[in-house]
Amino acid sequence: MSRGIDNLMGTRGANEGDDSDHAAETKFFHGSNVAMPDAAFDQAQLREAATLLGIVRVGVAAVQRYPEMERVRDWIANGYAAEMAYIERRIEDRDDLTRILPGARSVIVAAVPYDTNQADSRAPRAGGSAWVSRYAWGDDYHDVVGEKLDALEAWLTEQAPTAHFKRYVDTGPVPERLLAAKAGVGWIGKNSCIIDPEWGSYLFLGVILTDLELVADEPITDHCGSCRACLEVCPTDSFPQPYVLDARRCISYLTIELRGEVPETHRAGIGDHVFGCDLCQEVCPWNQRAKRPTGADKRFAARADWHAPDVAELLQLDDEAIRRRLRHSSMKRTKVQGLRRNALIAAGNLKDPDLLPLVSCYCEDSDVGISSAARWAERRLRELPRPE
Ligand code: B12
Ligand code: SF4
Ligand code: SF4
Repeated sequence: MSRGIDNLMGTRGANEGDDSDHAAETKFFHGSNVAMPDAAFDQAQLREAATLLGIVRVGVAAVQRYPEMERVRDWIANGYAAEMAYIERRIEDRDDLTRILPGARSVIVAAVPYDTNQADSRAPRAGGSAWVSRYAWGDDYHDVVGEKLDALEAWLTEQAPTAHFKRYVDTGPVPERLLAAKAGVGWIGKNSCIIDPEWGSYLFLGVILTDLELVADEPITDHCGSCRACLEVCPTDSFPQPYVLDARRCISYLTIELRGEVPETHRAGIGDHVFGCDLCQEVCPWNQRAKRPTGADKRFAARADWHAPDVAELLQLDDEAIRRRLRHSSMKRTKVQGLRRNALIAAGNLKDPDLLPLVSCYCEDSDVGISSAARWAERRLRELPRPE
């Protein structure tokens, strides 16, 4: 497969602020190549190619066994991975990336911003509305970031036709944050997210493994300092210590990854979240808007369906209507049942007795996650003080 400047430009066209000088970009791509060890291109060109695709940070790390992988093993041993057994299942691959790309020597890490500059979950909004994490408002990032990596991989293939590449966005057996930190894309914050000093942490990560020997970038300094804002805001107390997240308690895990019943002890803490949680990023000083550039791909713009959706409306949608709304959205991970379960928990937390009849409809549902959440929400709504 070989794709050049035209394809890169086409992909970039989906981005905001597309005001670049086409002539200058074309000149760059036909410019001279500086020989690098084993790679027939200058790595500055790699950065330029990535920028054209809406990748705001790109860095390179060496493929090697990193001692920090022990932290991931400790994390699993402490039970913090909850039921995400897939992490442990392929821990050896995560530790030794040559098992997934034989001969792999370098990994290119890309960061793509997704924040479309809308208000935080803590800002006032319509009564009865729920919260969907901002990363899921628009099109599925696996597709959008995957497309950008495909274009970058095609460009790389043109530069180094005999090299091999393998790319992943989120779902591969790859420790993306560790690699991003090693590649200098950002530092790992106390909330465990990768933070770029300019772009903050509302960034998706993607990686391209290659057998090319590229020059590794330097990691950047941790700028968390004495700040503890993320640790203190977490409504479910999910950080046993800075930098370490206990997924068993995290709203993101409970509303997205966990199948079936949400443990009763965690339901109140979920609040009005029906998919993911942004709180430990919203409070981060590095995400304060005034300081940050904009430039998220337009495909991440909030769909009306998912930006602060109305809980009563969600509970009235039939399976097919929910499925339609989940199309091309990363929210499809939670499936119809998961989303309905989450909407019932949000209803139980919303303190609006008008939701009672809707909630009661699901008390005998054959899905135990749904019926158990409905009965819990029904109890909570019945216990509300009645108006005089
Ligand atoms: C499993 C998973 C989750 C789990 C667990 C999250 C977690 N913190 O581990 C859950 C479902 C909770 C989750 C939630 C979210 N996720 Co997630 N998730 C993943 C996934 C698939 C694997 C992460 C993993 O291996 N975790 C295990 C931990 C131990 O590994 P780690 O995070 O790399 O650990 C590093 C640090 O925690 C630190 N560390 C660990 N222990 C210690 C101890 C000490 C002393 C120190 C100093 C450091 C330290 O070092 C570790 C190794 O470098 C990655 C994709 C991937 N393939 O990597 C996406 C990924 C991490 N998630 C992502 C996103 C966007 C989210 C959410 C923001 C979504 C949302 N809004 O709801 C939240 C963020 C919650 C949070 N504060 O982390 C992005 C993060 C982008 C970024 N800027 O960092 C990723 C990279 C997906 C992607 N391709 O973009 N996620
Ligand atoms: S995503 Fe929400 S629940 Fe999870 S650690 Fe961050 S603030 Fe806590
Ligand atoms: S809120 Fe503070 S401690 Fe948490 S990640 Fe941001 S800078 Fe670091």
